[in-house]
Amino acid sequence: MKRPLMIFLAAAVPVAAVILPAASNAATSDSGTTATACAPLPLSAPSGTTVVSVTAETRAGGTFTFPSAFPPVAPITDVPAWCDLKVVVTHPGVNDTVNLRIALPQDPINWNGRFQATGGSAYSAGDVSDRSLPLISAVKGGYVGAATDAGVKTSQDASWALTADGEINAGLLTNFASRSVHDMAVIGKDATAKFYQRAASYSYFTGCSTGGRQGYAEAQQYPNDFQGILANAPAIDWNRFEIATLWSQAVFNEEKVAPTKCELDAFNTAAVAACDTLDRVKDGVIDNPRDCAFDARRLIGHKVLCDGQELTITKALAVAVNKLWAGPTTPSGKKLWYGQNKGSIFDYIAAAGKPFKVPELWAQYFVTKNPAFDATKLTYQSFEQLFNSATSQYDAVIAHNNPNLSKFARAGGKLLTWHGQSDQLIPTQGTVHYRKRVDALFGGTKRVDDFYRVFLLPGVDHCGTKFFSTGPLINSGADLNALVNWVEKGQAPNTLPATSADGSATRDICRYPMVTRYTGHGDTKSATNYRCVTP
Ligand SMILES: [Ca+2]
Repeated sequence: MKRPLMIFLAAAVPVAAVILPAASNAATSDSGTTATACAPLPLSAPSGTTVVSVTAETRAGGTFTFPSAFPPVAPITDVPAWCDLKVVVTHPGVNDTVNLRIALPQDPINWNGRFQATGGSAYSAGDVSDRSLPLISAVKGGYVGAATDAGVKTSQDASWALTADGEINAGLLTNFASRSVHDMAVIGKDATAKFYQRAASYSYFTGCSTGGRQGYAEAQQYPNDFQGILANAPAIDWNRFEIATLWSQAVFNEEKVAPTKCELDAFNTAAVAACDTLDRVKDGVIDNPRDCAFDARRLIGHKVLCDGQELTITKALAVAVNKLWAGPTTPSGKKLWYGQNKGSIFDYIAAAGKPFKVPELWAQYFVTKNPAFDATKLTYQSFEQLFNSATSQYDAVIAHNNPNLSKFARAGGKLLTWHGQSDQLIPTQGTVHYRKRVDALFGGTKRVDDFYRVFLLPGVDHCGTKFFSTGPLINSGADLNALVNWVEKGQAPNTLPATSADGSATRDICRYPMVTRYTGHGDTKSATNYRCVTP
């Protein structure tokens, strides 16, 4: 069954806050005699941002369910009461209305002394709804939580991009790209300090996908906003990977194929069968997909049973699949960006005649400014034009690929990222590419490891859901926990603990550029039988 589009775009990260224990420096209640009133606070905003209104309402704690969440989310219980600040800001000249929400544990005894800003997904900058999972998770974890909508619409609507006369709304684009998170950091920290009469001891940002991109934007552009940034499956190099996810449409047109999902699945099944044991463990996961040299042409002539019909894999389809794995190129063969790794599903970004919605909207509303632009008609030549047009118009505002993190590093900031090797929407190699550029700028991985660590998760899908991940997922909250220990105790994480979706296998995932390798002895499902090695 086709899953709703939203699945991959829902950030799984904020739930992480749930299991984090209260900090030792937690604020203490003074027998309730100094209980802070939940009332509108006069808040300071950055230059160029005007606070329009602040309203405050006490929200009762208790148990919260998220019936519309996909992937499904377990109820969050024992959430303490919080003060719900709704803040509206605008940017003079932009004529925008930006909604922020700041959730402050009402009783200071339930506050861990930390501030956590949260990110968004696809075209959403964050969840400011009444039942915001990131905010409720943050409060449950003892944090002050914050979210912003950047003044733009929902995650699958980019119509805000164009003004009435068809021009790009540069102000809203700047909001979505970076300004809204900086506003949230400044306003959220100010609200925290005024509410508790004490500044937050530490400030964090958490997000995945678009949220991951927002985290990198902060590290690059506002290096003093957060001490810790958890930015997973980051949508950096936005122009490149977004347009790259339309590559399939050009390939299918030019190679004259229209494969079904069933046929495409056959290629991944074959690749996994061929490369599974390169990592010494037969578990249905290619730990290091770049090691897998499987050629799609090996399936030419094979029969595949799809909906009761026997189909024969053609040479044209095999050539097309190799091109999907290799990633987009110019007509003359120059590499433009990365493809998805072998073993990651082709659903969504390689559906014949059905472009993935997020890049389709980017091409329509931003790159071509033509909402009727039809990505299904792309050719190799027009693909290159679209790619170049996207980068030349928008890299400066939304690529967030500047490797110079020196200000962030000097400020003592820590940037932690994990990215699934089976990410079907954002090629994992894009994150590796960025990390290598940072390494080159700083003169080696060791220096960068002081402030920026990347973990590549074998067999894990976009933002780590149970639905398409075949490898172990980071234990709930372990990533944020690791970041907090790094920031506050100087304990830099070498591994992140992970567990398979069915709970049967554990693995401590080693940090890039090391890989997690089976020792060759003992239970392959036990983390104790793996070591970090340099490949
Ligand atoms: Ca394996």
